[in-house]
Amino acid sequence: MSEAAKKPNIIIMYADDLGYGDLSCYGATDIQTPNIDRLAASGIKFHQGYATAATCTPSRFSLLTGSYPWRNPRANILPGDAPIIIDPGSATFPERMRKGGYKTGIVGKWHLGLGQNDLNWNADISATPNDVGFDYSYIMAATNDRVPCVYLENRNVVDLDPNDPIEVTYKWEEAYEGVPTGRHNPELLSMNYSHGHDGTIVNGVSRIGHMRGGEKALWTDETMVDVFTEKAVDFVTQHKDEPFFLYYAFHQPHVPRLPAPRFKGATNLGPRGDVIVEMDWAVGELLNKLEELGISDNTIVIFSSDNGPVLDDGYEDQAEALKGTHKAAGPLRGGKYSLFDGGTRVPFIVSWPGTVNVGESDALVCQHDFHASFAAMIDQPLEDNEAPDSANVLSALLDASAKGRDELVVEGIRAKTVFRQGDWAYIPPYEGPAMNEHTNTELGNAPYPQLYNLSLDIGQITNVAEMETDRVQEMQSSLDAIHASTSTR
Ligand code: NG6
Ligand code: CA
Repeated sequence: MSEAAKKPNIIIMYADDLGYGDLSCYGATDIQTPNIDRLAASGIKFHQGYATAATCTPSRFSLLTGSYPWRNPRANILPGDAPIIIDPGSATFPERMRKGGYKTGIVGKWHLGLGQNDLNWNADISATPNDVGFDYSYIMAATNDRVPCVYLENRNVVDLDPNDPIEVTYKWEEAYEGVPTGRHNPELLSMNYSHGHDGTIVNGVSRIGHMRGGEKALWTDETMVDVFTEKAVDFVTQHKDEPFFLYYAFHQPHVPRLPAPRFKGATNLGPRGDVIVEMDWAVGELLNKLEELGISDNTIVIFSSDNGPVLDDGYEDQAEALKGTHKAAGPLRGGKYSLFDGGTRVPFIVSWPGTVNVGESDALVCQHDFHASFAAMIDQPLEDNEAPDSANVLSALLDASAKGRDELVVEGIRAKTVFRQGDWAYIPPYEGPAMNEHTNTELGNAPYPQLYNLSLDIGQITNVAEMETDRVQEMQSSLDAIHASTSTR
């Protein structure tokens, strides 16, 4: 193999809350995603591709560390001012690629914390993506519904006026006097919240948390797609002549859903559908750029999502009212936050034109496997404590007929885990409500064990735990053993 063939560029495009049924190449008919479909047509479309968790922070932690999220008790949905949860200098996936000679960059959503309990938005930030393996970063700190609503480039807030410093708090008792909030000034809102999201109003939308200052640095949600796409395109253009790894983390279709005006009405599903079309446009821009630069055949492009779908995640944007017959999770049960497959089984596409054996794959693969798989591809041996749960599934990522994992652990919320073995999905008994009342999604908690055969029952309708008591017991012991281990690699 030539050097270039051994070290293809890698781009991971990562949607936020996109479901298994949300793309036209995965069966959606009310949303057309021609660019992602084009990617699928030049690669492998996985039917059993997973995120490690049904929420964002833990899935992203796994993607970047090759570790199951429950090994890190801080890997839960973070506020926007949380300290970083990946140790600076540790052996992350981007760091591994960097050691292998890649230029590494992240554009988009971060949500893994910043600083080390010393966060000052108005100075150089001490711990950022740049300290855990990225040469370049252009990010939002957390989510588009959390303060601070500003972009950060490397260690600094973009366009910050030193005379208008930024303050951030997530405590209502510390909320800033005179700063309008959704709770107290609903008349100022351009979109109402349905639950949570009653803090500081930025761009007519109240967010989670409170911020003051940084007026010039505030983002406009409607131009976010253009800002991030431009940065992603710039990164690949700049590094077209050397191996690069780009992690392009979209903010769509996470709430608040505010598409650029040109995508308004792109679907009949309201803003949730429209921002998916908007994201598809961004995918197309990057794919076109790769073609224009003549590097398509030397670039692996992966598209996936951090967790399953949710319709009402806290704003009145009519996602539920306008859903019609669209099934965001496709045939799967549950969605974001859920122990059922809708929480973690997501669109998962790997393209490398001319090299991958194109097709559809039933191989079981997970996003935290990229670390060991691509380390193997570039002949970078892993250190002992590196990527403790990442499996080398490179053959499955490049060949639609190859086999993937035998076993996988995924989680719902807060380290409640599900064990996947062959076709079986085992959900231990868990305390907690069966439904998330706010989002109207099934969480999957039940006081009894649940066992589903996914090859016969993809919708997890028939719990066969009582008929398969031995299997339940064996799977519980295997899961316990995995939890007791320090590595599954
Ligand atoms: C929840 C938010 C939800 C979303 C989620 C994180 C409320 C009521 N709900 O706490 O809107 O922001 O956190 O989503 O505040 S994630 O995709 O980043 O995990
Ligand atoms: Ca998410």
